[in-house]
Amino acid sequence: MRVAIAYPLQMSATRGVPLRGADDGDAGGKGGSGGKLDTATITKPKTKSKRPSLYRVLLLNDDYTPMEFVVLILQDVFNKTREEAMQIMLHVHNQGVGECGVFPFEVAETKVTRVMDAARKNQHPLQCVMEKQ
Ligand code: TYC
Repeated sequence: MRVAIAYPLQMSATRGVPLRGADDGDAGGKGGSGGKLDTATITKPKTKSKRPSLYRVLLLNDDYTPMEFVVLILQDVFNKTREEAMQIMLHVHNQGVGECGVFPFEVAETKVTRVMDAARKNQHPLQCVMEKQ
């Protein structure tokens, strides 16, 4: 957002240096145009911080991926303790799907890729997906 602020000449933002607009029609004149306001446009650099959208990373159940492999993935990629990893793995095993964590888009994407790469490399059908929260 741009904010335009009009200053009287005496209050110019540049402190005492008369502001000269591009078209103030007073070129060469001796300062001051009889109380006429001079204007300046100040563009305030706005550091508008947007909260990143968050994505849930989910593991899907299948009949073939070994439970131990899923537990190791949860520890390694999602930094879960062995106990947390076991709980999540069993939840996915019993319910069909479970959340591994919630992250900004690029972090979520990287984690999904790490899981899918590890699964492919070990020839397991494990599936990991992300969804906007
Ligand atoms: N259902 C798998 C088995 O019985 C274990 C498993 C758990 C697989 C979680 C995937 O996301 C998964 N070996």
